[in-house]
Amino acid sequence: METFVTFAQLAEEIAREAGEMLVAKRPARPEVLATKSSPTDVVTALDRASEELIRTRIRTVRPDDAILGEEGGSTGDGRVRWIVDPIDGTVNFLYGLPDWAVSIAVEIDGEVVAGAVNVVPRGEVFTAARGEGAWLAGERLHCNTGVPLNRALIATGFGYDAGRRRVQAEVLAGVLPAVRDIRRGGSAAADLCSVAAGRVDGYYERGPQTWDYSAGGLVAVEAGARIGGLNGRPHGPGLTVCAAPGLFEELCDLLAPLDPERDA
Ligand code: LIP
Repeated sequence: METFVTFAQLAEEIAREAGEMLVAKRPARPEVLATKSSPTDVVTALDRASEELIRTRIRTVRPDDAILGEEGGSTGDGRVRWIVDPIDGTVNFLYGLPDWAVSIAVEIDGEVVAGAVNVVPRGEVFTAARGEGAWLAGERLHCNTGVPLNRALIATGFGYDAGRRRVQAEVLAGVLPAVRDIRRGGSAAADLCSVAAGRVDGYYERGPQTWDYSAGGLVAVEAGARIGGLNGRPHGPGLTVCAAPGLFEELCDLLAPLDPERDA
């Protein structure tokens, strides 16, 4: 019988395997195979190869489970669903920057219960199991607490669509003067793990999809952070906010009047 912890271990094992393949096969200059929502929203052959490896490994051990992958969409309809981002931070992967990750979450009846985020170039695999904590290299993770908004280092990101970016820049102009500083790492999964590890104090972003934030979101929550949307709504592609309780509410209060859930 699988437990949340054994699901996390399996997700970690598969995320490590995909990471090893990506390192072994990444050419010095990966080629763009296709573009998605805009000419800068890219897919490489290795995004697809990574997802195929992950799908094959999941199907071998858990043939009845459903899988949702960024590149391959939805397959199956079991109670257990694997949510896969084969490379989160594809632009970083393309340019050889260190923040890209393989992200694998496990959901049961719609609730994320386990996850692994392998930030491959950094050699760091973050894991979490619901109710059992978040972990990195055998150490339990705890997010920063008691940080006021004006001392908070906040991670964020931008979409691929120009109209969305125009609004994101406007929102950023309201956030930047109110916080310690901003970081734009380029991978939502890695950003959420950075909240968990206390490397940033908080995160917000409009646009990331369930495969970007499911595993990293659980890692952050199991490290003590709160994740959600504005005005008590759940987080999602419309907006995801994550920080320790206290800072979470302050960040939401700063963001709400800036109306960040719109596109130009
Ligand atoms: C990326 C996110 C990043 C966001 C980008 C993009 P991808 O995912 O993780 O945080 O700012 O717009 O969505 O496209 O590399 O899988």
